[in-house]
Amino acid sequence: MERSLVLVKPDAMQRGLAGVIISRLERRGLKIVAIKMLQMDKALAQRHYAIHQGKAFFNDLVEFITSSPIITAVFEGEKAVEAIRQTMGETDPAKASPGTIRGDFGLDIGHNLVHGSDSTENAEKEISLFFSPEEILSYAKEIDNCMKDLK
Ligand code: IDP
Ligand code: MG
Repeated sequence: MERSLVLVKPDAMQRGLAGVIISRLERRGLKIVAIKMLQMDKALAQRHYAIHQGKAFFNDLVEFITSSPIITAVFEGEKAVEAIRQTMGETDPAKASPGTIRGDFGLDIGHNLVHGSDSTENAEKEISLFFSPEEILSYAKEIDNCMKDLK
């Protein structure tokens, strides 16, 4: 089963959109297997966004993501990475489709509400930055059995 890291970014926390964002991902059929609230420090932000080091927006991104507490969660499900990216919408909210989180609630690329890993490989790396293996829980849901029968 695939896992992905989600961050409810500072703008979403400030705007009271954490519940809506988590709810949309849950309603998609994804299972929360780890969740916590924290404020990222500069070192963690630089590691999480290491791929963007050197880009014009990097310093602003680090400053922004460390500016307020966030919620970080691991979601699990079939094709979780792709499903979350699709539910989030395009990076630039101005280009994101209506019905996506960014398309419905955002306007500005620097404040696009949510992070989701972009590949299974990066998901595993990102998850390990925020969670120890013991913090990621494994549990069954009755619905899992029902859905299995439908395949
Ligand atoms: P993603 O969050 O959709 O995966 P990335 O390209 O990985 O998008 O960029 C990471 C974050 O950096 C974006 O979510 C956005 O907040 C910010 N960002 C990306 N491109 C720009 C830009 O051109 N200007 C300002 N911020 C940007
Ligand atoms: Mg990305």
